[in-house]
Parts: sequence; structure tokens; C-alpha cells
Amino acid sequence: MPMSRILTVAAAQLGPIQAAEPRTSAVARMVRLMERAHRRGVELVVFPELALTTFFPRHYHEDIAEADLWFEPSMPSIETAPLFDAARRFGIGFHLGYAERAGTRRFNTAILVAPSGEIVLKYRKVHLPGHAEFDPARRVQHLEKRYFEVGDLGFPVIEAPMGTLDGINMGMMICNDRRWPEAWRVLGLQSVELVMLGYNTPTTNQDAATQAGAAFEAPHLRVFHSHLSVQAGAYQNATFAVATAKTGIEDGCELFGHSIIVNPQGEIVAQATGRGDELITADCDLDQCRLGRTSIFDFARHRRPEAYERIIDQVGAISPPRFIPR
Ligand code: ING
Repeated sequence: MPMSRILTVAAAQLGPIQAAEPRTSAVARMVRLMERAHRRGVELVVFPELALTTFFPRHYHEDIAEADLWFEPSMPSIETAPLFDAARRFGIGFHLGYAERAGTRRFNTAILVAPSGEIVLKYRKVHLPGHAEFDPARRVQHLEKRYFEVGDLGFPVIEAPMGTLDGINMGMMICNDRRWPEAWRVLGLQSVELVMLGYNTPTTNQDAATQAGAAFEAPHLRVFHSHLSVQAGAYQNATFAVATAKTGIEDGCELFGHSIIVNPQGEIVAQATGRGDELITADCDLDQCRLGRTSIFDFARHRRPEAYERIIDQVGAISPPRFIPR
């Protein structure tokens, strides 16, 4: 019987960050969550998407350069250094989502940081929801296509030490990515064992309310869809997943929480219940990935890429041929 490979992880859910809240305040809140995590023996902490500021894509800036105040020109920086110091002090790795400015390029980015404070992996969000121009019909804008470029790093997986373990296969995605099975499968095809993702998801769908005739999406379904996406992604790729929310009311817009930790069977093993800063933890036995990976989801034995061409060849859906009765 192989030794179990236990990693104690935490989703460090954040309550609202108001537009006026300085980064130093958000960072101080996150350091307090890392201290709490350390007291619970946590070895890896997953913070949300865009964890340093309010979810600014809800605000319209005519001049993109005006939005630069929401971006990090360097990582670490003076404001974020306390997170890296805490990682070293507590011997804890962490995942952080933030708005990255790389020269003239802007991305919705996440990094994985080792307990040494070294950046182990970086990911730039590929699936950018919402729109690029101001939409007068929307009560709240969702301008990720305006402020961010599509990520250019693919969906990378790295094997790196974490906690007491010599090597864990870790990968990331961000928010809307979790709704796209392709993102999970690209990570699964690299033998990922732990997927980290942060999200900022409004409680009510600002989209549907504005598209005439769009079916109304009840708020309870918003959480169901979020959980369904993460549970399916974890199960179908035999991986653990930590999905961490920024939640609460920011600038009058409510984001839902319900952060979860999911095992390779698709079971929710921990769930947040509040609307503020909250730490949920779980012991993840990474050898649980072995069952799915060597049976139902043994990709080498069962996948048939020759039948999947449409997934690569097409972007949008086409209309099917019509049945003509004889
Ligand atoms: N937020 C939302 C998300 O994908 C969204 C946007 C919500 C799109 C609901 C579609 C339906 O969770 C981000 N930041 O991607």
C-alpha cells in the first residue's frame, strides 16, 4: 500500500474589498488569514481572484490607463511583500490572484508562491467573460474584455514540493475558466493533482436581465453552477480543487461566497458559509487521484482524440444538418 501523501490546504475566502480600500488593508487581512492557517497546520493557502482590490471590471474607464491604479506593475511589491514574508515566516505556500501589468500588457493573473517566497508558477486568465465596451443596458458592467488580454501562458502544471511532500502536480485557472471543461482537461492531460482557482462571481446574473427573452437565472442556480463546474472538473480529471471566492457587497454589487474544496471523486470536503474573511481547510490525500487516473479516467486507455476534432477546429457552434423524411 503506497504511503498516503497528505497536504493540508485552505481556501482563504475574502469578504468585500471596497474601491477605496488600500492594498495594505487587503494584504493585512490576508496575512491574518495566513496566521490562522498556520495555527491549523495548513501548508498551502488559496486566495481569490483579483484579491488585492475591488472587482474593478464592474467600473468603466474610458481611458484604459486610468485603470492602471488597479494593476500591479511588479510582484512582489512593497504592498504585497508582507504576504511573501508571512509565507517564509509560517512555512506556507500560497496562491494569489491579482491584476498584472507587464509593460503595456495587462492580464488577470494568478501565481503560486513556495514557502521560500519564490514564485513557482504563473497563470494568466484565458476565458474572459463580459464585454469590452460600456453596456448602457447593464446595471453593473463586466469589462474584463476591456482591461485584460487573453492569457498567453496556456494552462500550465508544475511538479513542486509543498508541505511535507517532495512533489505535487499543481495547476491553476481563474473564475470563468472553471465553466469550460477544456481548461480542466488541459490540466488533467498534464496529470494535475491539485487545481487552485479564485473567483469573483456576482450573485445575480447581470447578463440575463438585459438580454430580451433570456431565461432568468435564479440566484441559487448561480452557486449550483459554480459548484457543478468545480465538482465535475475535479471528478472528470481525477484531481483535487480549491475554489476560493471574494464575497460580500462591493460598491453595491453582491458577490457570492460558498468557497469549496473538492476531492477527485467530486465530493465537496469543505465549504465556506459566511460573507466575510473565512478560512476553510481540508487534509487532501493526493493518492486519491490514483483511483480515477488508473480506471475511469485513464486517459491513455480511453480517450479518442480522433473523435474530438471539433473541439480544436471550431470556435462557435454550427447548425446541425436537417433530417429530411423520405
Ligand atoms: N466572474 C463570473 C464567473 O464566471 C460570470 C462571470 C458569472 C459569467 C456567471 C457567467 C455566468 O464566475 C468572473 N470574474 O469570471
